[in-house]
Amino acid sequence: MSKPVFILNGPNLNLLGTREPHIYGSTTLAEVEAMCAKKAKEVGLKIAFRQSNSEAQLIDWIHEAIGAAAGIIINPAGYTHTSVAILDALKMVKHPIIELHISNPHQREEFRHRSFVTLAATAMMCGLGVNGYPLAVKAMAKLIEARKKT
Ligand code: CA2
Repeated sequence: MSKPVFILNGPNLNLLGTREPHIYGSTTLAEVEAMCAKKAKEVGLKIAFRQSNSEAQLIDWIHEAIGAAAGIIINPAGYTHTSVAILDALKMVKHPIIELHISNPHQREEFRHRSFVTLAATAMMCGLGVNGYPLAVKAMAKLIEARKKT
């Protein structure tokens, strides 16, 4: 049986759709999960969609992904800009990794311009709103397919 793509969401994203709609829109994380599940079905992937406010939990899921996932799509939220520990965990992953952001951090405060996670990511997608999630699922299917051929 094929392994799922882990879609990992970092701190505060459980509140998506309820705060700062001018930046993040009004779609909830449950609705984003449904969008990802629909797209995954279309492209023949399984997904495991998760959110945590804990850096340790995110790292444990990345470790789990080493053996149990076909790829990782991760929106590390605020940890993007601070977490060497999440970067170190992602560096151990051999599967494709897509770093995903709802907003475009490069158009925002300077502290958001640096991402530790980018150093381990196969690709980075940002600024597409929540539509970036199903687009990332589609892109992940292509990355997994391309690796099968090599
Ligand atoms: O644009 C993104 O997806 C971010 O990863 C979101 C993070 C921010 O720290 C990054 O710089 C960019 C913040 C997530 C906050 O989560 C929300 C909470 C309530 C409402 C909307 C989002």
